[in-house]
Amino acid sequence: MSRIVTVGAAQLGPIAQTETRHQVVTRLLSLMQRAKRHGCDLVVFPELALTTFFPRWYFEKQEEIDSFFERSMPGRETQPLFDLARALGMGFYLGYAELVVEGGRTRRFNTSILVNKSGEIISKYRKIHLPGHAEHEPWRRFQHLEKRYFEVGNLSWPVVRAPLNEGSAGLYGMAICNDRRWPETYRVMGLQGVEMVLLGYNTPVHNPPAPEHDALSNFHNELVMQSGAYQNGTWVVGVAKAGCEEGVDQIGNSIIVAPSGEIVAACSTLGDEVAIARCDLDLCNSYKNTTFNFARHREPEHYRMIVERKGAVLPK
Ligand code: ING
Repeated sequence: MSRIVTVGAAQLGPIAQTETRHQVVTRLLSLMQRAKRHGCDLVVFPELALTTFFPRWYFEKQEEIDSFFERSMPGRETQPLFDLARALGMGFYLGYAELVVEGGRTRRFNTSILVNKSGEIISKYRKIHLPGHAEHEPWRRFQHLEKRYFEVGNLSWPVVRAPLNEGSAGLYGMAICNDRRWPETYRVMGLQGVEMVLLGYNTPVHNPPAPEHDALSNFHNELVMQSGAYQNGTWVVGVAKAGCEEGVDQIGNSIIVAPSGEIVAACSTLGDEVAIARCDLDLCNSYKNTTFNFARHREPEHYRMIVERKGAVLPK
């Protein structure tokens, strides 16, 4: 029996700063219902899907910053997502700002979770590649203060075996936004045999340090996910928070990419929309067992020698 998972890329349009968690969760529930009507097993929401993309602003007061974070997941306002997942028999990926006390201190992460068809959290990931800057930079049209508001993730990129698809379970991994631009993200999961990478993003069209890239925003978005998918023989699902959010234009371009690197589904608006694809996880093997058979063709010792000779810093 083929292992098919029907996936809904549940793109969100802008979330205003004034929107309450209840209003946003209502939008998410509606997208889940729409996805279920099209037979989805799994829905993928964007990064920081419960609030506006607040790292665009410089806040002095910690209590203002913390208003964008979740202290528990599920919490009172997000519990309906878990209840609906269970009622519909449909899993979901959700990005959110996580505030947690660990090791006796308060920690803040840009986090995603994977929830199964029974409404249970089966995996958690904390964003490792935090773009932007840590101090207020008034020269920018808008800020990108993820380095100020979040710690670097401490969970690596876990890959879990989950029964989200038909047939025997598949191998699912997660990433968040800027992670998708770095080949290591996909390779760390590729070395674990990942068959589907789920990720959400908030990507402004304008990148203040490199405005000459602005016109290529969608091209780069597709390029990195298509190459990550092909070079690791995995499906990749990338989902945007799109549109003009608090005066900042963010790309849409949510896509579902096959292990071949082909885009098989895409959103075409900048609003709340679900793009759907039936993804055959066994298609991964057509690449993992041939062109990207790591055991037969990859030479990590060779890479290590070259990298060390040039004095590059090796990942720990
Ligand atoms: N956003 C952007 C992203 O990586 C960015 C930051 C935009 C980096 C444009 C480079 C170019 O898609 C987040 N949230 O990481």
